[in-house]
Amino acid sequence: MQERSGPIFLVIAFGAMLGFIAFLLVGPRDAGGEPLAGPDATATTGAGDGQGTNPSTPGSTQAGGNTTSTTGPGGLVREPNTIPGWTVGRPWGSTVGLTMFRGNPTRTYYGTGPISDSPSLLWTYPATTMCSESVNLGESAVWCGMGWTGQPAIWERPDGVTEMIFGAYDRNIHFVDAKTGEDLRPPFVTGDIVKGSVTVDPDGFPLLYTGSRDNKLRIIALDRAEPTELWSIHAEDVDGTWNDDWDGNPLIIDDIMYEGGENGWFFAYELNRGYDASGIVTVEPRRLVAMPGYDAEFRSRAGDNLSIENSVAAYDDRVYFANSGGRIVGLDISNVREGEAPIVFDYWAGGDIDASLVIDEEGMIYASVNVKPAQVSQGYRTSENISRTREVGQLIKLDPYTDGDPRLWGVDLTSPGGEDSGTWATPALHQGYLYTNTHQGSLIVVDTATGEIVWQDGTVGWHSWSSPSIVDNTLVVATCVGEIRGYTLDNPAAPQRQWTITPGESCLEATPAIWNGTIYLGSRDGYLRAFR
Ligand SMILES: [Ca+2]
Ligand SMILES: [Ca+2]
Ligand SMILES: [Ca+2]
Repeated sequence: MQERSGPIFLVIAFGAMLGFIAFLLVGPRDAGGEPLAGPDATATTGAGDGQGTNPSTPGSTQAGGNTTSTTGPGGLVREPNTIPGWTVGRPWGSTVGLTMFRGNPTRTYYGTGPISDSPSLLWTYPATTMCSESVNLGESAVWCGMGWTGQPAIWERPDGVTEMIFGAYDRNIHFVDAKTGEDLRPPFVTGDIVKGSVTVDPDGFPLLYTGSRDNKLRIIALDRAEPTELWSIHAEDVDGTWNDDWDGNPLIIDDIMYEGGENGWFFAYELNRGYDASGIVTVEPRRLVAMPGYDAEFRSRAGDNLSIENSVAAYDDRVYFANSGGRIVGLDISNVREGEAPIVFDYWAGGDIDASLVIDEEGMIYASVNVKPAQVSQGYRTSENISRTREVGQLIKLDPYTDGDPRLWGVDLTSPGGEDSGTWATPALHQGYLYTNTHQGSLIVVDTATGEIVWQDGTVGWHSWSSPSIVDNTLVVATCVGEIRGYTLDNPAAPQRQWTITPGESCLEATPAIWNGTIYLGSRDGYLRAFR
């Protein structure tokens, strides 16, 4: 694989900066709806701190949710609006649980054990398959169960119940007792299938954040008789492009929600979470940032599909997103409450980035890229885009702080022919190694220092899109040959398979949640199952 050249990057970065300056001058386009926050908007303090949630919580907020530092495990301190390196691999916030896709802002936390040496089926949910019809870009299909990304969220409620929450292809958000598989609340019905992963408020507020293919991103209250929508944004509230779903998992940092849409836009909202006089939870979202993740120049270079389908990641004082044109953008959030989020990192990887970016303790970024060469002849992907991803690789390590070429290494995951390749899975990070599934059907282990594939197993099946998880010393991998596999990582560079579960014949495309040693995994056969 050739190294990318410096001058090309400078041209790219300069072009992007011009686009951003233009954006600052004209302001974000807004096709109606709420006003945009101007520079005169005053910063407000957090409305609550969630201290009542669980006194044993590691990492409790000391005072108002966004104005003072937070103390983590071992006395580690986190300043507001920052995501220090010590948060890598740890749960986020004061809510005890796996509250979002991959557990934290660096997308590197997978849950808690201990995992059994030989897990078996605990329960299956629900009694009949979760299916519905969905129309996307003019084509109708029946979808069942759960697929990419589809990781359930789990939280320990103040009343002692462990609740699992997930959206499914029956269009519903389900609320299930993690121990028994029984419904805890009536489902929240959306207007289309839910493909992404939901977020439980990490700061103890009884709030849920979720997108749907019905074009809405919602905030849902969990302290009413039934789950109740408090707020939503519609994908067409801005003049976006390509599509209108919300697959990305909302990220909540110090009362601010970060999210990208399939309309190609990135958003930041100050939530203003609180409680009313009767004690029920409230939000009063205020838009801080709304910006397209593309401009005309980038569209001409990358093609028309510029949706953001991955989940925003964050490190230090930056948030990062990537889009379906292969652009990776870092924004400085130091002054985001003033509506400022300047681009401080901009890299073009080519291909399509649907997996979430993963960030390590040093702030280095791991980007997973997929390649669909047939999209060139379908007219919405440029051959330049495909050439670019073939040049830089489909699993890439980037240094977002260097003045030189950010690319430290890239792994070639393409296949010789013109078929789809690369990866849709988000890698697990563990002891200096990345563990991921490739579309072509390999589970690979990559040394983060060198980019070398140190181990691989080519039997996980074509179209393996599930993201591996690591809890305790066990690597849990859902495959596209209908198996869930457990590998011990006594040697992290050489996983040893310990057990295999075969829940059905279906390709397992969703990502599991692991909590208190139970593995929860949805399947496209229509069900979600628990194993322990
Ligand atoms: Ca839609
Ligand atoms: Ca999508
Ligand atoms: Ca995509």
